[in-house]
Amino acid sequence: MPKVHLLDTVSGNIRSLVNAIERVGFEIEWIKSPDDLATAERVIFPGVGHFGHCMQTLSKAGYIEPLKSFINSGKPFMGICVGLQALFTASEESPSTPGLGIIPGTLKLFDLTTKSVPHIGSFYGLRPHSKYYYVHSYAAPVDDGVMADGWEVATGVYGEEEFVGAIGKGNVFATQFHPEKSGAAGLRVLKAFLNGICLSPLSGARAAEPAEGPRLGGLTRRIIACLDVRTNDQGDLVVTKGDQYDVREESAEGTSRVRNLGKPVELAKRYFEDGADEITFLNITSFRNCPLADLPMLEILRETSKTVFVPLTIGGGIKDVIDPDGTVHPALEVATLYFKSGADKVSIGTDAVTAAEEYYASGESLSGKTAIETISKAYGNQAVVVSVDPKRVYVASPSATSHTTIKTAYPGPQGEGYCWYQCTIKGGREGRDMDVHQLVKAVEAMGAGEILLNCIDKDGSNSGFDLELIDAVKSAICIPVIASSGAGVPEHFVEVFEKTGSDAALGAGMFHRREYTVRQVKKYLAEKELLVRDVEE
Ligand code: 1PR
Repeated sequence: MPKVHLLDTVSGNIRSLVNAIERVGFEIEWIKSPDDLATAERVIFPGVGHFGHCMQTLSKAGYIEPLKSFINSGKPFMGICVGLQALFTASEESPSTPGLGIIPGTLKLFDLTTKSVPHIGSFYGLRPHSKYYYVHSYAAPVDDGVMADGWEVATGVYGEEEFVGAIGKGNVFATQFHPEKSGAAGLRVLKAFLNGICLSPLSGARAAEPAEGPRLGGLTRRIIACLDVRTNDQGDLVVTKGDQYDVREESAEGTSRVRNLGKPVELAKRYFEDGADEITFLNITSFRNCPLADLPMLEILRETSKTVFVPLTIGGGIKDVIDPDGTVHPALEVATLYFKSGADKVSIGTDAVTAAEEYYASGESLSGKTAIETISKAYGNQAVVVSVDPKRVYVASPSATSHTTIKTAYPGPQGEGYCWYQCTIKGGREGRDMDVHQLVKAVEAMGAGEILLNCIDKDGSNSGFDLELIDAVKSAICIPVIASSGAGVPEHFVEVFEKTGSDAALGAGMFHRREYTVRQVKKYLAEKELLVRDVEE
């Protein structure tokens, strides 16, 4: 097998890239010291996180000059994400730290007043119809200096801003997007680079637009498949699905058993092949204590990341863990284990509610010690999702509660015209004196990058998303919101995108029960002229 050297100094989930490289037929050699660059034939430099941190890490380890020499030697070099950014002269993110200076220009922060960052989306890129997965707050503007220097550029568009999505000249090629998370389109880019057949693949991709049709620019609507995972009564890990979070059903013998809808790794693969933009695993019995090394989802992630090349989120049990021998593992260590096993994001439920309670108890001051804060600081805000499990509490009037209420078009059992959304912990088992507005505002302040907005009343109902809830949460915060709970037919996805500002929508039961496929949902969205990432083979 041909080889590629991988320089991994500052990346989060490297496993997916390794799997993607192997998938396209190359063997990895790790660069362990700057000297290894002298013998490498081709190099990939991936990176996530902070530009300054990345450059300083490279500098401290003595990589700057050897890297420049490698690039100047004419051998194939590919940078990914911060690996692209490092090639530039500088970044506003860390003005005092120079980049490698291979490409002229300074990276700039996206305009925060018009959009939430980090942005997570897929944009037109190298091929007119393909879309790629981006996670970044800083971007290289497309300016004449870069072009004049002979660089070819494929642009990405986020809102009204155009930025360098990919760039190439001679032996150097770099992508701001993550090819290992961009499905078949991303694997094609990696393969082309590694085979040296596409080192200048960008011609014709500037201002890359679809050849026809009205669906230009804008945010791609993400469809997420969610797998609730737990051990069944026989001790096997299965995908299950509840009705209002109750995952037990009656067996033929009249006893209660955990509903078994399939095997996690197999189902995730099916949804990826079907065009899901992301896969979320939730370990729904995480409140039971488990030694760190035995976390059941680690192996599931390792296996899934071999066949699934879109972002993977893992939720359940992201908190400080205490082993039976008393060893304490901080939440950051738990998350790190998941990232190393193939996760791109972690999702925090119970621990986020506890942290929000402490935040308000301390007069809205940040401790810097919560799971949300420590993980987002280390891996970026985009790596931290907060999963919210709210439940409606009906009241006759807003004055009946101190919580933020909404006027609802669906009155309560006694005809109550208002409700507030109570936050719960431990998978809905325990209600807290906190409303969803308080929770999402607190976790946004702590650095959460995204909200996974479930709704216990709607879960498993097939009756559509709770649009009132989604609207209320969207208007309270700036970070992206994933609508969840209640999807039953493709029309529900169109409805949630058209009637609320939700950034992504999640389905579970309807996919597990094979009532509809992800592909059918995306086809339907496209027919309604909503922008989606096409399913590529
Ligand atoms: O509290 O950080 O350990 O995380 C536990 C996680 O497990 C939370 O994200 C919580 O939402 C989840 N969870 C716990 N118990 C259950 C349960 O169902 N008994 N599942 C549960 C939550 C809800 C959605 C579901 C949608 C869509 N599942 O993720 O997939 O409602 O379903 P639908 O499309 O079929 O309606 P922690």
